[in-house]
Amino acid sequence: MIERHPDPLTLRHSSLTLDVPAIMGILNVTPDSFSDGGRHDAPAAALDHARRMIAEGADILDIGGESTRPGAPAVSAEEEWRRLAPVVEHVIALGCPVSIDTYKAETARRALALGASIVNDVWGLQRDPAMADTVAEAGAAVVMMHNREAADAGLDILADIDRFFENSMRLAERAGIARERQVLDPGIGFGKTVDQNFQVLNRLEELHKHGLPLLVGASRKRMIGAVLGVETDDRLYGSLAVHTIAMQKGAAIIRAHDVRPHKDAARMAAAIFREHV
Ligand code: HH2
Repeated sequence: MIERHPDPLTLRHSSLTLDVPAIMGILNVTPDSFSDGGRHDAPAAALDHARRMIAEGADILDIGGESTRPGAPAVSAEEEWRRLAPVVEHVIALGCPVSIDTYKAETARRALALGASIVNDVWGLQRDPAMADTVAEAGAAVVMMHNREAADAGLDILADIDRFFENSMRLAERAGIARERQVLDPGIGFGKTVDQNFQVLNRLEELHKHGLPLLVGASRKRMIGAVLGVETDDRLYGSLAVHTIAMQKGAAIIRAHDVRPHKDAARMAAAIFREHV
């Protein structure tokens, strides 16, 4: 029996039940994200898109101001905040829990001050030494994602992920972030060969040994294009297939661009898990 995590994730002023896999809708306010770059970087368009994702059933909105796609230029904290500032407060006011996709403590601190609930750190608290304390002081939840500077085809990627997660969890514990506020993410598409992404997904259940909810984000990513030979805009069916398998293997949160189809898939998966409508 695959371990599922019915325990809710504790946010700052609320909690998120995970008995039905939660859908984290992606809101990139970047000019250059790999699939939706430039589409929602005008504040009004971003807000419209956020409203639409909430109407479609998003459980969390994940706002990012810096593209992490391979080769994307790094942006300063100032530039990141210049993009996020006109959007974050208004999106938070919509009432859906907001996560801030950043590895910079300064950006996280500013978003948390406006009421963000979760910090989504694609470097698992390991890039900015001030990040763990920033999360702890705000009483926020944290997504700790595995990452590497470069892929290494000769690496045992599952063992590397285990080591990375242990470091991240140590940093979280040292800062005083409660276990109920921690989520792990193997980081599909980050510092991995395409085949290593498939290996991680095929063996996802092994990551339950860390005892924390798992987030998976494969939406429209290159591994889907590699199999299907289709461009980013045409990767919804491939994304749904990957994410449905991840849910079957116990993923508690799915990060996706297309909320409605993923919400339907999560509700169907949950009905099967509980063997009841
Ligand atoms: N993937 C991306 C960004 N942030 N965060 C988590 N926790 N897990 C992920 O898999 C993940 C993430 C990359 O996707 P996207 O935001 O669509 O593109 P970009 O980084 O180009 O903005």
